[in-house]
Amino acid sequence: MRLGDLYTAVDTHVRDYPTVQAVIRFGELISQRTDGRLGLKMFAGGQLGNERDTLEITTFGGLDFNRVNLAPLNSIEPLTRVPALPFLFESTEHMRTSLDGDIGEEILASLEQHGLIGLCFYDSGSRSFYNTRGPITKPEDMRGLKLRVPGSDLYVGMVKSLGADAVPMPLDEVYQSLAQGVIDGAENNWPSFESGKHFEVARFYSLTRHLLAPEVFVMSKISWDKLSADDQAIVRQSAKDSVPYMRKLWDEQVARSMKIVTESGVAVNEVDPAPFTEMMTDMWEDFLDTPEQRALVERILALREGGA
Ligand code: GTR
Repeated sequence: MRLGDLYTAVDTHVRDYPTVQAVIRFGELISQRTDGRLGLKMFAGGQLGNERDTLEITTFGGLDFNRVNLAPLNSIEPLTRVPALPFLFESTEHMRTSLDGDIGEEILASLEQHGLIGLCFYDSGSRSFYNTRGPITKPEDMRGLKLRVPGSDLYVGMVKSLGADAVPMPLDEVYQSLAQGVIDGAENNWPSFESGKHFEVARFYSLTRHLLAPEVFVMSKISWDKLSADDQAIVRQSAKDSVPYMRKLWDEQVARSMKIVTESGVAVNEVDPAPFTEMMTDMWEDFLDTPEQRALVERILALREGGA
C-alpha cells in the first residue's frame, strides 16, 4: 500500500537495529536508482503489529515490504524450515555460502506462491538460551523451564526435544512475561537479547548457539506485480546490495550488545554443544516432510567444511 509516493516497510526491531538500517539503506538505493520515483517509509519497532500479523497484511498488499525472521514463515512454506533446523549450519560462513547461492535463491523463490517476493537474507548471528533461574550447561538443566519461542512448530519441537516447556509468543510480550515470571526464559541472539532489554530480567545467558537461521526481507507480490520489469530489477538488486552493509552493521552491533550485556553483570557461560546437537538433530526428521526439503538439507551439509 503506497503512502503518497512512498512504499511502506515494517520491522519488529527498533530503528537503530541493523535489519532496520539495512532496509532504510535499501530505500535510499531504490530512490537514487529511480531518480526519486520509488521511495520507502519505515515503520520500525513493531508499531504496526507483530511479525505474524504484518506478514499476513503484506501478503494481502496492505504493506509493501517486511523484514521478518524465518520462524513465522515456517508454517507457510516448508522450505523455510530447512535453514531453521538447529545445528544445521556449522558457522556463519557456512550459512552465508549456502544462502548466498542457488540454495538461498530457491528458498526465496518458494515464497512467491504465498504472495511474497523473497528479496534477500540478512544475518541473524546465533541464538542461545537465556533465563532467570541459572546457567544451562547440559540439556538436563532445561527440564521444566518455561521458555518462550516464536510462533513456529519447529521452535516448539526444538525446545521440547530438550525437555523444556515451549511457550510460543510474539517478541514484544517477552520482556513483560519474563518480569512477571510467566516464562523463565527464551532464546535469541546477542542483539535481540540486549535491545529488547530481556537481559535486565534474565540474568543467565548460556551459549548453546543452536540456531544460525537468517532473517529474510520480502515484498508483497501484489505490490511487486505493479512494478515495471526495470523497477523490479532495481528492487532486487538494491536488496542484494543492502546485504554487505547489513553484515557490517551486524558485526558491530553484536560487539556492542555483548559489551552492554556482560558489563551489566549477566552470567554468560560457554556450553559443550555435543549433547544438545545430538538431541536437536534427532528432531530434524519430524520437520522434514518433503523430498525437496531433504534434498536442500543434503546440499547444505555437503557445503560444510570437509563435506557432510
Ligand atoms: C529476532 C529476529 C526477529 C524476531 C525475534 C523473535 O532475532 O530478528 O525478527 O523473529 O528474533 O524471536 O521473535
